[in-house]
Amino acid sequence: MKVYFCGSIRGGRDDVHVYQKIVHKLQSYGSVLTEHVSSAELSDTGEGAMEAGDQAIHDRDVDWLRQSDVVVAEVTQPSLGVGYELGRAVDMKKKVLCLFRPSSGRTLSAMIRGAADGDQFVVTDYSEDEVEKVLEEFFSLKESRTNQNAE
Ligand code: 6K6
Repeated sequence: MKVYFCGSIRGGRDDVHVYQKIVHKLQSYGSVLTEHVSSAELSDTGEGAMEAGDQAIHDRDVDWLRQSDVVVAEVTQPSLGVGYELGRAVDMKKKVLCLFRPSSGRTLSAMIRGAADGDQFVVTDYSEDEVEKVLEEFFSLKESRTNQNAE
């Protein structure tokens, strides 16, 4: 399974330790195409980023998004790039999980919370210490639905 993980880069890197936990867990389900998003070496200013320009980054990421089987986004730190990726993912009819931490004191965008349909586009509120459990539940449900559809 190919997983596309979305997390804030230029929107701010405050939650990178949470992205690391998520990507580590996601790697037990398949290959994470965007593992670099969780890299502590990658800063919001571009330090540690690939040399390519913005257009090459955009085109490569959209191509990976197209190839992916599932999209997981940490949406607590607002990011234009993550919002864009989610919009494209909906258009591509990808299965999407958005993870939001209410303990941040933020309110999630209505365009993300309001897109939830409990099936293709799932939004889950969670706390950092339960992130593994939340992902386990999502992927076991996803597997059982895939198996049901195959029967
Ligand atoms: C790195 C640091 C500053 O600029 C960069 C550019 N490098 C990127 N490399 C790979 N993916 C990127 C890059 N910039 C944005 N993305 C994609 O958009 C990632 O898949 C993230 O999920 C999302 C982050 O968007 P912003 O708007 O927070 O940067």
